[in-house]
Amino acid sequence: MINKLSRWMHNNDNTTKGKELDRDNIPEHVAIIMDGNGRWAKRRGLPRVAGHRAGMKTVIEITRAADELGVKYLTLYAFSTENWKRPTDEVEFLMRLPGQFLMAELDELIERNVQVRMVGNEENLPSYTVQAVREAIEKTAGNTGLILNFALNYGSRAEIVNAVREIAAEVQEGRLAAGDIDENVIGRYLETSGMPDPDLLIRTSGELRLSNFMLWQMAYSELCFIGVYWPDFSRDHFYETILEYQQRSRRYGALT
Ligand code: V07
Repeated sequence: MINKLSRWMHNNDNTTKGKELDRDNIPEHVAIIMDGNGRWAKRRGLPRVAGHRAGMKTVIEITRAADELGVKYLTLYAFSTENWKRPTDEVEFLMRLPGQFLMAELDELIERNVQVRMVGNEENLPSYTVQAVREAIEKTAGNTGLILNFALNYGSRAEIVNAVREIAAEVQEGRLAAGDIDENVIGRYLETSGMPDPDLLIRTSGELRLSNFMLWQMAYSELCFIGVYWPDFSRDHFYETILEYQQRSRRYGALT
């Protein structure tokens, strides 16, 4: 019992009711596509941006939960390269959220020994967004707890294209032989270099797509899709997805 975490449920799903999380099998890296904020707002007759603001509360709550469970890496898809196609006022609002979030939450993150990181392209982001995120990265660089990794202006194919260009340049300059390119080399040129691949991907709101998120890195991830809008995603839903992860056998293809 010492390594079990008691859980409680607020749904009527008897299939997992009463089951406990195994504290010795917490996923090291959890990645989340935080989807459904706009629909959450629409359902309430609110503007889409109200959903984004509500979604920020979920970010801090799930960060706390991940920290308390001992998750080592939490990667959150906050803004994709596709999101630029949204109306300019919505994009403008979204770009202010990193600064607002950090203004409200950075002290707690520091108290929790959380290290903030970012993956994605800083170019095209407004300077106030980059400054806020950079400040948080610098202030938490020495922290040794949960790594809270925001994917901001991130796209997986663009990340792979950049890696291929850099590797090609190394080959061209004679520093690397083409035949020495392997999966480890490619991994080192991705923005997630040094991080383990996600063990668990969660996507909220019921959409069943990866949407250009960490395609290389998710080759073996357990995928968990939940039909709850991100602002409604709770600590209990998070426990539920981790329990689902623990109940699946992870065989990496070879051992089936
Ligand atoms: C954003 C809130 C969560 C739901 C998804 C869309 C809206 C937190 C951040 C953030 C990013 C970087 C950082 C600190 C916080 C954020 C954007 C949107 C663009 F260093 N939430 N959140 N960034 N939403």
